Order: sequence, then structure tokens, then C-alpha cells
Amino acid sequence: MNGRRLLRAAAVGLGALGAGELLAATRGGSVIDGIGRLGADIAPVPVVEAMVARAGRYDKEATRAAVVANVVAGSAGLALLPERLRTPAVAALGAGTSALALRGANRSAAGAFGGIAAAGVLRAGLRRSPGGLGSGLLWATGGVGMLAAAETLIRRADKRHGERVRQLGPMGSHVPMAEDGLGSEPGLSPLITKVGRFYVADVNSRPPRIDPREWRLAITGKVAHPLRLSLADLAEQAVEFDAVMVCVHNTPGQHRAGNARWFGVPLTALFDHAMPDTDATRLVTRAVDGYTISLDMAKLRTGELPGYLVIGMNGEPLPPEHGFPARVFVPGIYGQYTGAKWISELELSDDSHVDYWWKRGWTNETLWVTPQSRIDVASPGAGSPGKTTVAGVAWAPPQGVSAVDIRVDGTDWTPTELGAESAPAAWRRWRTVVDLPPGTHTIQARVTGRSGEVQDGVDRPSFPSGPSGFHTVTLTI
Ligand SMILES: Nc1nc2c(c(=O)[nH]1)N[C@H]1C(S)=C(S)[C@@H](COP(=O)(O)O)O[C@H]1N2
Ligand SMILES: [Mo]
Repeated sequence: MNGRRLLRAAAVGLGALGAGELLAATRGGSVIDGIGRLGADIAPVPVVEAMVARAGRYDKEATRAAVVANVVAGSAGLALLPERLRTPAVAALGAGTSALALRGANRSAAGAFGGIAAAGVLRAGLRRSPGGLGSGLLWATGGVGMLAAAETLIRRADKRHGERVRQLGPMGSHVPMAEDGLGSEPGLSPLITKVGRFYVADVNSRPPRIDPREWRLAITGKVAHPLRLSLADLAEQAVEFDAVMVCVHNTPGQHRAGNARWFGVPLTALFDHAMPDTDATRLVTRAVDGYTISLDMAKLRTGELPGYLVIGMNGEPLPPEHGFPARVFVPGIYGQYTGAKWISELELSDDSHVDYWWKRGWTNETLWVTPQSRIDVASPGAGSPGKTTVAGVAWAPPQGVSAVDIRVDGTDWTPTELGAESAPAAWRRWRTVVDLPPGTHTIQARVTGRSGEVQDGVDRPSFPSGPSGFHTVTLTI
């Protein structure tokens, strides 16, 4: 066994994957996304946490790259197997990959064919004599070219879908930009986060493309009147509300939080029609990507805790990456616990249901968003460097923010000016100007919620019960 043979097998793997992915992509499927989703589903929590921390907002690209790297490495590994084992090994891989393409977000027969085609190409490629370096190069460049072509096709399909979705709009009043009296401060987050800047977090490599003409929301389980509702049915009952959505992975200072003007049907309105049984203790939100999040019914049923089936964001239909056509959102609960995107079914159930993340080691208790503040701006004044503007956003949903303080170099907390509140569940902007002597300083921000809860300054990671700590910024005058 020599190195050249391994390299060639790796190159054949790249070529085979490229061929399979391209075949799948011509029909809207993907071999890579199926494998990537398996990775998300089985990776142990420490691996997921490390990935989220390292890859940041490029987690989906990182997942796809990891799939390609693994297929290439796996193909090289095949060259190490005795000849008689190779055919069964490749067949098993092909079958496995095809099966994966049939679960997850954009399940498709094309994806399954792509998996089989890739296995066929791989087997044929491995059988041929090692050949020169040129043959390996040909496989590799062919593979990269086909992967690039497939990526282009998939992006185009996603873009077309996104445009069709936008054309369904408007959803909501499309109020231009809300104002809070703080005006515009360079670097300070706007009151409403634009869709392109709103963080995206989910277990899929790409969002499912759902056809709204065929989509229905099913309300099932422990209800007197099971329902099937179209997007148009839902739009008739929707109302607008402002709220911040926060990922449980939003450690201090990060941007895994966004504030939007949502358009959604109050869950109580849906319950009025469906009439949940008294023993329906949980609302299971089930999505087309096979993901579930369930919510305690006690306060949702009465509306004491307002929850929504959201169909619009910032005046437009929910963009595909944010859950088109519908998602469940209960302001004040972390994204991972607040309800699924791409909803297919709301099932009224008892406490026997087990959620996606519970199986992975996350708690089955609701995780509430804790008060957090972020420093967006800490900039010395142009003429007088000592006068430093410090500004940012803070949230304490659903009750709202009552104060934001900052402190310099660990001294006393001093209050900042708060922008007007658009809604208690929304984020609130704040700003202040501080005099700083020359030197290096640390600035921290702390929010107090209307419930009396003060932001916890102890640094804790997201897992297992949500992050805490102060956002700390260092600057030199
Ligand atoms: N179907 C589905 N819904 C989902 C998820 C998912 O992986 N699949 N991720 C959840 C998580 S962890 C978060 S933080 C929010 C993120 O919503 P966003 O991408 O619109 O910001 O969606 C939630 N809903
Ligand atoms: Mo999340």
C-alpha cells in the first residue's frame, strides 16, 4: 500500500461525491446535506458546543466542508480494505447515504439517487488500476468542478424559492423603521434587525423549501376539533408584535439574538377553534425537518404567557431560513425551547413526548431568556478623546428592561439613557457618554429587568442551562 494509492482513492471519493451531488442538485436534492444532518443529529453535545463556538455564523458552511472532508478521508480508507470487502463496503455506504437523503430538510428521491450514483462511481473508480498522478488530479478537479456546479444549482433553487416566498407578501403592516428617540449612532444596532442580519440557527445545512400551496398546518392530538389550516386562513387571524429572539448559544457580546416585528396568530386563537382537552399538558411543535420542541400548556392555554404561530417577519412572509411558512414563538423563551421553524403540526399531547434536544442531553425544563446587555459602541469622541460614547442593546423578555448601567474598570455602576420601549418583549437600546482618562479601560454593561432580575455577571457557558456573564469591552484612549 503506498501513499499514491491512498491519494488516488481520496481523489476518486471527491469525484464520486461531486457526481452524486450534481445529480441530486439537478432535482433539488443534496447528498451532502443528508450526511451533514446526520452529523448534527449524532454529534455529542461537547462537539456541537465546540462547533457552535468555533464556526460562529458559518456553521452551515463548516458542516458541508466537514462532510466533504469526511467522504474524501473515508474513500482513502476504502483503499486500505482488502479487495473482497470493498464492494460490500461501498454498497453499504451508498445505501446509507441514500437513506440519509430521504430524511431531514429537503428529502428527495434525487438525493437518494445521488447517493447511489456516488457509490457506483466510487466503486468503478477504485477498481481501476492506480494510474499516474494525472488520473488522480483528473478525479479531484472533476469532483471540485461538479461540487461547485451543484452548489450553484442549489443556491439558485434556494434563491428562486426565496423570491416566490417574498411575492406572497406583505405579511403585516410593513412599518418602515421603528424609532426610539436615540436617533442613529454609528455602530449601534437598529431597533429592528433586518432579515439578512438576523442570526440563523438550526440543525439543517439549508432551509427546507416548502410549497405554500400544498402546506397545511395540522392541529392534532388531544383536541375536540382537529384542524387543517392554510397560510391564508392563518393570515386572517394574525396580529403584529415586537420581540427579541435569542439563541441559548448567545454568550455575552454575541449576535445570536435579533429583534423583529413579527406577524402571527395568538396560540389562544388557535386553541379557541381546536379546543384542547383538559389533559393536554404539552404543545408539541413538529417541523418538516423532523425536529420537535414541546411547550408546557398551562400558561399558554390561558394566554398568561402569550405565544404565537408566526407567519411574518418585518412586514414580509417568514423568509425560508427563518421558518417559512410558519413557526411557533413564545417571547421570553430561548430559541431552542420556544418552538420549531417550518412547522407542519401542532400536536396537543401529554408529558410522554420527548423533544429533539432532550435526547441529546439538554434539560426538559423550559429555558427562559435571562436579561442580557450588549455593548455595540465604545468610541472616543473625535475632538475630545476623553468623551467616550458607549451604547448598545439590552433585553429582558417578556417583562422588559427597566435599567441599563455601565461600569468602567470595575468601579461603580452608573445609569445610561434608555431608548423608548417598543414592546416589553423587544430589545431596548441604551446610550451614555463617559469621561475616560488616557490609558486602557474595560467597560461592562448590566441590565435590570422589570421583574427585578439583575443580569448575572458570573461567566457561564450555554450548556446546560443558558449563558451568563457581562459583555466586557476593552478600549485605549
Ligand atoms: N425546525 C427547527 N426549528 C428550530 C430549530 C431547528 O433546528 N429546526 N432551531 C431552533 C433554535 S436552536 C433557534 S435559536 C431558533 C433560531 O431561529 P432563527 O434561525 O430564525 O434565528 O430556531 C429554533 N427552531
Ligand atoms: Mo439556538
